Amino acid sequence: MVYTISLNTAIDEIIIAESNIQDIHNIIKDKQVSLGGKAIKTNVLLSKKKIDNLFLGIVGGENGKIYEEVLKQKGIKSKLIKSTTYKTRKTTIIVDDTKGGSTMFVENSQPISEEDKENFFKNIKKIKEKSIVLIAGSLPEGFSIIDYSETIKILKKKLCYIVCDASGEALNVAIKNEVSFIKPNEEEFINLFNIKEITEDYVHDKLKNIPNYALTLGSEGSIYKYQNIRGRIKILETYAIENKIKSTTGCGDMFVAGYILGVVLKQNPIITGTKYSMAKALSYYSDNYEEKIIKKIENYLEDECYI
Ligand code: TA6
Repeated sequence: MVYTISLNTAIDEIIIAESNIQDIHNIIKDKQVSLGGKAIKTNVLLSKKKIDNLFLGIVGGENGKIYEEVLKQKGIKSKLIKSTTYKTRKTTIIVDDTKGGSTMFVENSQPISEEDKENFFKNIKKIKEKSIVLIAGSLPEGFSIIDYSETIKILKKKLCYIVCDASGEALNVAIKNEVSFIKPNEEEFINLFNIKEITEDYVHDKLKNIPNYALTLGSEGSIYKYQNIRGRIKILETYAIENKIKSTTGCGDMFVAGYILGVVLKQNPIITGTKYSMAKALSYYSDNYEEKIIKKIENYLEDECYI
């Protein structure tokens, strides 16, 4: 069973603007809705692949009701904490259909209550030993970095395979607790270590105590370590030339989903993570991907691995 934990859910509204976004007047070509928050993309992918998974999330307010409804429509198994204080956020993602870029506006969270937190830890303590557990996304008010660290410690005692998609102090806590896999992006890594640029040696040195990691570099691929093999995945420029990049919002989340799928299927998870991240870029949705491209994607990858 794969568990995912989302302490900060969101409904993503994707607005597709017809042409180069202007300052004054733009035409909306289309609008779509996706499940937001970073963790849920793993449940979306694993549910499509008929792999047993459970979404442990906090929802609340009107958007929380919509979230529950969409989970049901997508057939995603969940155990939800229905808060009376926290409210599931609205995220607005504006996609420029000409340039393929996307800009995201995320609402601030509302606090979770002490009761929500007690219910959360009751759920965490029920997680089966040696499970794969993903903790992903920002933390709402009311859930401290100490609570985050406590969650990881409980899962470590259960000998779980812990995957963290985090930023800032939460990313620092995941590194200090030597979780099983982390996936910082370039900005998150640069901000955490307060550096100006990234070198492969620096990344491997700073993350040397983490068993597996991928530092994702957008269209430049990633710097990774998996089972003591270090390397650099590069995405060929022909990918964006031969395929229409629709929106990169959610690509990092889908990398994590593909990584976990790879671990479950005993395939190279760095490659599967990269594949699903790239396929997500061909979809406007933040929680979906273009399935047809998956079998061809390895033609667009170079893997320079070194020990
Ligand atoms: O990375 C994209 C995304 O997960 C969107 O789906 C949107 O919901 C937002 O980021 C949520 O991020 P957060 O870190 O707050 O969970």
